[in-house]
Amino acid sequence: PEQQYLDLMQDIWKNGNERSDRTGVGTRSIFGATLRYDLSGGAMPLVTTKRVYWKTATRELLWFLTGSTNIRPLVLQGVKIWNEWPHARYVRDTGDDLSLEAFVARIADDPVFAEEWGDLGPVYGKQWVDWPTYEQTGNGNYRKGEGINQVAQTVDSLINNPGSRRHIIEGWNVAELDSMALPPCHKTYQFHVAGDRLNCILYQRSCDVALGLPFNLWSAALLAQMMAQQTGLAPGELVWMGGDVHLYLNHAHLVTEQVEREPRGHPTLEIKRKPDSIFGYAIEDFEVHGYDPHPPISAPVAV
Ligand code: THF
Repeated sequence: PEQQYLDLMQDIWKNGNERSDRTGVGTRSIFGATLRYDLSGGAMPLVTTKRVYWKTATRELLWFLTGSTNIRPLVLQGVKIWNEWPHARYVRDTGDDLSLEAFVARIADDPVFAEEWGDLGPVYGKQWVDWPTYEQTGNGNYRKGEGINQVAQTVDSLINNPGSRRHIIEGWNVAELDSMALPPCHKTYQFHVAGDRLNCILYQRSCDVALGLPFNLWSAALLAQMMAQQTGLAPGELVWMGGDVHLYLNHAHLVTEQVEREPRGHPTLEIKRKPDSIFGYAIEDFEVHGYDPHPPISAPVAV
């Protein structure tokens, strides 16, 4: 199954069209791609041709499920993947050229500073568990209503209305895109019950194949495995669909090295406990078996 990922890399690097992007780094890009993975028996699309820090990706997913949009809880767990964006905003808005390291240390040490500068705006976590609503109060006035917990509703609909074609968790809140540090990339998750199996589609509008995709595949598969456990279904298929699927030009060394490597084995996930709800998981609940990857390949993230 991992060959699909390496073939995608190869295809983009060979046939992608070169375009400048928002970050100024430049990419090679194709439009529209699909990957399919069977998640039966805990099988996971965990990339083996470089080491992927699946615990980091897991902590990020658990952080989404708490509804938090502030990087502080991630920073306190040593997760660095969201640090660049608040740092860039801080430097831009204050003119203070504090280094990334010093900025992150201050986020950890100073909760008041973190409150002001560590927030990413209403990104994934907020939309997933507290999508804002508005109630009409008459005379053309509106008042803030109760937030919608899409994740809880999806668990509920999978159990109580399995045949539904509306098991969707959506991150793309059009009205709030401008207040987000970054509009969602992995924007739509759809679940589907086929007999006793739970399938999942992730649609991603924009994909950094070298750095982001291994994380995004892991997280989508993990969410699907957790949803399957919570709903009493067997894990089925994960279908990943990408819009602008690209490789950054400064990831050339990674691409060249990684496509030469042979995939190694078939990692599986063990969930060691069944929490009372989809919001009850902790990092200790997950163990991966059969993961013996090639060495890491580091590459810079485009901000
Ligand atoms: N922006 C860009 N340009 N690429 C992305 O992958 C990306 N994301 C999130 C939001 N914007 C993005 C952030 N997620 C890494 C991994 C995921 C990220 C950001 C960065 C990263 O640097 N991974 C390294 C190191 C991992 C570590 O230190 O733990 C790696 O080698 O995997 C995709 O959703």
